[in-house]
Amino acid sequence: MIIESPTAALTTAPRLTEAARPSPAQLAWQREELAMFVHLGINTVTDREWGDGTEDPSIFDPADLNARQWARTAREAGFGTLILTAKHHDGFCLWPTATTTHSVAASPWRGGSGDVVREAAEACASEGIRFGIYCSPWDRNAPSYGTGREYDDLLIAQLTELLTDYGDIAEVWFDGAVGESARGRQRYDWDRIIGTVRELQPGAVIFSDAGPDVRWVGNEDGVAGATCWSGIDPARVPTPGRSDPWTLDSLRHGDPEGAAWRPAETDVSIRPGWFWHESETPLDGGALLDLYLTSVGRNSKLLLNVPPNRDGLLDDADVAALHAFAELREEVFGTDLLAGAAVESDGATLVLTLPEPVTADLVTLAEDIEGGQHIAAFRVQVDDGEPGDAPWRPLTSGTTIGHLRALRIPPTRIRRLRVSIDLAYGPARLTHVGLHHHARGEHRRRADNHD
Ligand code: FUL
Repeated sequence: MIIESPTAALTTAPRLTEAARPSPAQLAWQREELAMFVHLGINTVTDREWGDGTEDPSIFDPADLNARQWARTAREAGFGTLILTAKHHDGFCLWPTATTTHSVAASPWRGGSGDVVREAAEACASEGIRFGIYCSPWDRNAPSYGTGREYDDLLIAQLTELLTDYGDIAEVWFDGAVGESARGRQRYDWDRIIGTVRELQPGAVIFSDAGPDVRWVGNEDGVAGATCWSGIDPARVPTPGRSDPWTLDSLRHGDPEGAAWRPAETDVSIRPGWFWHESETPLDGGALLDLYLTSVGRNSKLLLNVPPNRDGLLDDADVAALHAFAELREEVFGTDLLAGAAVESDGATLVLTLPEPVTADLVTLAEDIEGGQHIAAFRVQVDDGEPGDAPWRPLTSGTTIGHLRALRIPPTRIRRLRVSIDLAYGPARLTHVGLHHHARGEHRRRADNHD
């Protein structure tokens, strides 16, 4: 249920530092909850995950490519943004760039006059979803990779094309993978690269391990930390591509006193690989719901990759899984069993009383994050309404809440629910408490509180 008057100041611990808080773009990004990743490129043809840059562009010919099908499927399944791999590590550009001949312009696709980026951007606009681009900093084809400034110039020229010629870009995705080249490892001028994006697309959010707007969650399994702060200490994740143990830990959990608001994005593929491989099959709707619970349900955003096949189309099995995922979300979250409960707050706890007992197996909580994320520990207790029992029993508990916290519980009869905030770094404002029926036992693969 939506709590009309948020429970202001359930606890009062003052912050010593000014709380990090989201920009309007970061807030809109998080509230969208779901974005679709589309990995398509030369690897789709070669059946590889990482090309080495020596591939011949003449092998690229996804004759039936239909970006409208990708965008329509995304919209129908509730995804708000589609992010396309305009360039992966192999350096093959899906748009006819002036910066290299290693692009669709040298392929037989659409007679050499095709532009996948344009088709995808237009399809998203037609379907009413937002469009983002992935442009791999690591480029195994560019001879200048590893030179520093010369390669930065190339990358910036490519970004300039992508950020100028294709309308509004919602998100720019900088992958953290880096490799050696004959010239060694590229030292990027990130200030210049990020400055270019800011200048050309001021409304875009920029993803990389190190932000600056949204951060990687630290793994590709679809699982955010059970403790997941949107704040982070920028000194712990100074540049993309750092994988020290403490970096990964910071990415996964964030930091309650982190000076930068940099919410976690959980990128994971519907199939084992990022690119389409004939031998692989997609996860089903129930497994996708699991991913939703361990990403969006842990204060992160889910960026789910759905790779087109060699014809340039999403396979029927993937489309069916996405529709099943949307139906399951509607089934689970479309009904809030707490709707109609009476709410009482004594300033430290919230008690919700239902007219009749219900049986639920999923609890959802949300915090008002416009002013920052503050809740650090909460407890939920239950009264089943049966006479004679001790009234309150522990039901579930956790640390962070943020945009959404979803917790599975064993099926439980509930007449009253008591939510207590035990620790907060600022005024705790719960904006939602929900009870749901998640039902299908076969979807309970993941333990809820594993880290
Ligand atoms: C990784 C890349 O190396 C993968 O190929 C994929 O693009 C994934 C989203 O990011 O770092």
